[in-house]
Amino acid sequence: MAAGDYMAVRDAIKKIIPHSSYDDGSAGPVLVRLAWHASGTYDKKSGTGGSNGSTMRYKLEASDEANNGLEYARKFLEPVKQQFPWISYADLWTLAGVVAIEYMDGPKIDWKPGRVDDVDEQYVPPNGRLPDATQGEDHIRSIFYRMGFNDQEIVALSGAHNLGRCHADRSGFEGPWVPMPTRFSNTYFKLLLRSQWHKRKNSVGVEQYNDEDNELMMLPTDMALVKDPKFRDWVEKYADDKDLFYADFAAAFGKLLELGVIRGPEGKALRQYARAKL
Ligand code: HIF
Repeated sequence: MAAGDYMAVRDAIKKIIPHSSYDDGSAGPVLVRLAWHASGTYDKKSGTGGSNGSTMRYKLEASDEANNGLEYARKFLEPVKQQFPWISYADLWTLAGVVAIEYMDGPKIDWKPGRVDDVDEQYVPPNGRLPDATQGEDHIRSIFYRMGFNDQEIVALSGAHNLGRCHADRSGFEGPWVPMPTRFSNTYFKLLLRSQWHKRKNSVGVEQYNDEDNELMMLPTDMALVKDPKFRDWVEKYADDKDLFYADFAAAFGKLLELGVIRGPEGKALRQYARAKL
């Protein structure tokens, strides 16, 4: 296979998504979470973190408890890496998120290759840069403002919780956000506004919000989006207008995957400079 044939890589990723013995029959959601966690360590001020360098290959970042469970996603992608050794892990992990979203009926997201793996352990960003689901709006803002997002983009991104589920043995939370967690849509926003959510302790004693039948769930950080008036305005817009949500989501997720990605020799020099100052 020719180096640089990203269409062939996309096809290979699509083939590993249906997965009869894994969550809801799909590896898609956990691939989306891998792309986001690989990128979401970015710090705009210092220029450190982000998907370039695929630093989650190193134990320090892989063992940040926010990344629990992402070993599944990395393992699912390993055969694709073996088949296309020329692609960097950093490109593969981000591309897999984009392919998975598209595969699950989500929008097309612009994606560009060029991320590299040739960084050593000293480039691993410190643990604790990813969000903590037990917190509220102030925390969400401080985490996403640090990456360079605004309130509208935060809510648009949040629609990704239409996908997948929480696992008691990974995060302590339990259950899916929506009834069809392997199909992208704006149902998450509709449910946030319309269902009766009650706070309860789940089977492992962690507080979360559940619907009347205790089948669907919301995290404290999800509930913050309807408590905070500025966030809520956007939740209402996206619940009403699926096309607007798809367009804004595609833009925000595309931006997330590009955070800190500076290509070419200049990028390498800038990464070294940023790291040295941290
Ligand atoms: Fe998630 N997220 N996320 N998330 N996330 C979980 C699962 C997924 C937060 C917490 C959690 C985003 C933002 C935030 C996905 C995608 C995105 C889980 C459950 C937690 C606790 C993990 C587990 O137990 O397996 C917090 C606090 C966020 C900031 C508000 C993004 C916007 C929504 C950036 C995003 O894209 C996906 C997909 C999953 C499902 C993974 C799965 O294995 O099914």
